[in-house]
Amino acid sequence: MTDKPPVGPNPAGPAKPAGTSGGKPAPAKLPGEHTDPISRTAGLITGLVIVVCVTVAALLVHPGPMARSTPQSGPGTASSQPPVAPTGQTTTVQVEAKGMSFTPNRIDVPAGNRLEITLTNKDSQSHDLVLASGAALPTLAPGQSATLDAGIISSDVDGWCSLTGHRQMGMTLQIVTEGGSPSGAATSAASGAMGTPGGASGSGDVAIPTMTQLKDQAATEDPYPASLPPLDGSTEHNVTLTVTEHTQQLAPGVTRQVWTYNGTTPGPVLHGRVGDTFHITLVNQATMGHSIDFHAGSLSPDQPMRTISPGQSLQYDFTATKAGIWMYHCSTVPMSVHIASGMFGAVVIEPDGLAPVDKSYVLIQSELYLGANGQPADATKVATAIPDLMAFNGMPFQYDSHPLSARAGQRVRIWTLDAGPNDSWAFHVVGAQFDTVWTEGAYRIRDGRSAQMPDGSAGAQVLPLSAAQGGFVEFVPPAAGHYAIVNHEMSLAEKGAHATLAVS
Ligand SMILES: [Cu+2]
Repeated sequence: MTDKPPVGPNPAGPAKPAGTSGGKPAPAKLPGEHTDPISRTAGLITGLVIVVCVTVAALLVHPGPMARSTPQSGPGTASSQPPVAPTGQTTTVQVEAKGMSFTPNRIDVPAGNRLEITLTNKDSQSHDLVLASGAALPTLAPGQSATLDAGIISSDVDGWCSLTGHRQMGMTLQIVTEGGSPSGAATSAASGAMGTPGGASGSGDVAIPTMTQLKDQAATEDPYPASLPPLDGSTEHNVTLTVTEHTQQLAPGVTRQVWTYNGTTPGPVLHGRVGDTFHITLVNQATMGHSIDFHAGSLSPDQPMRTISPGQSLQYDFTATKAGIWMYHCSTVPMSVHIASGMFGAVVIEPDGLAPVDKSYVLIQSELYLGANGQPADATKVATAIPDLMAFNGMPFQYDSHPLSARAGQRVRIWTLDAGPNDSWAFHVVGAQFDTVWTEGAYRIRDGRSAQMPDGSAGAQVLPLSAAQGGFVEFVPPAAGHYAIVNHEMSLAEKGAHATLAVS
């Protein structure tokens, strides 16, 4: 991973960030924003719709700030469209952004009218508005508003929020002409598929690196540290997690933007015992809203899991009352895209009486859905749950280039977590049989003994994990060799969910 200047989520918008109502983000609003995409229907009900035709002269007294961004060849001048005579009238519309919706999401405009859209962000995270014609508003923080001059409207035009994943979540609107001609280009844009500015999609031609390229790239970098150090005596853990954006090199010429906690994906592994208290300070130094959700604690999510705007921070305290390897992740909508862009990690809470072992590792599986080069995860691909690549601890095949190590006869423990966001993990080690398997609060097998097989003949070949599940296995490699650690859903192993334990 290499540090690069943060890249904004909306490089496509031609508008200058003018016309917003304030220089600083407004405080994040509280509960509920990150929890339920269905809540967007509420936005449809509460939306205020004002469509007024006024004369051009009335513009002189327009109270709102303006983001003048009429494209040079405006929507009325597309070569495939017959010219529409300007009417000299202006249609003004108030639109709200809230709950992953624009309200209204359809704007009817007489052909030949100029259209002005005043967008107010009533949400708890940032949004923007991009039109297929090229006109666009800059990113608006919660509480901000700005007015877009969409130009003379002669044919139908689609619009959407270009922040990653927002269009796919339903943040689209249609400008429909009355007496004009429908626009084929607008129709294709409405599908939300390819060709989206802002990197949310339009990456169907992204080259997927080969296994050799990925291993060669991983060999040039330090791996994410997979070893889990022994616990110290502390029972209070003060941790600051800072959200930043970075560029991860996957292969020559192939990069992705990752959103990270403390600069790495996964974020740091937190480690403690049952009863330990964690005091987390989340700091958002990224360019869009983010949040955090710790499965390791039980609490009301409304305040600590709220989305905070860039520049804000929050406090999140929890006590780990249950053992396990618990996922943490960003819970800002669309959660799938935030996780797929790198925002996850693990909290290991050891069960009482866990014996020391010779080698202890943590492997977290995740999926990569490549957007355009240098961009975050492709939201349309994420929705298919068919990843381009897989990774243990954030980089495909990195532990084939930097193998985990043990000696023959040593006891090896591997903590596992399936961070998803979508797919499962059939955790298997080639050549090994697990004599100890612990997951979701219980030993299935311990030292070769299970409830039904107390004679020591119990063993397991796979620890099955659904998304967000975790556990650990133990085994003793009997002889020197290269033991592959895989997702035995083999197509996923071949995409990068593969590591090597080199036993000497
Ligand atoms: Cu996030």
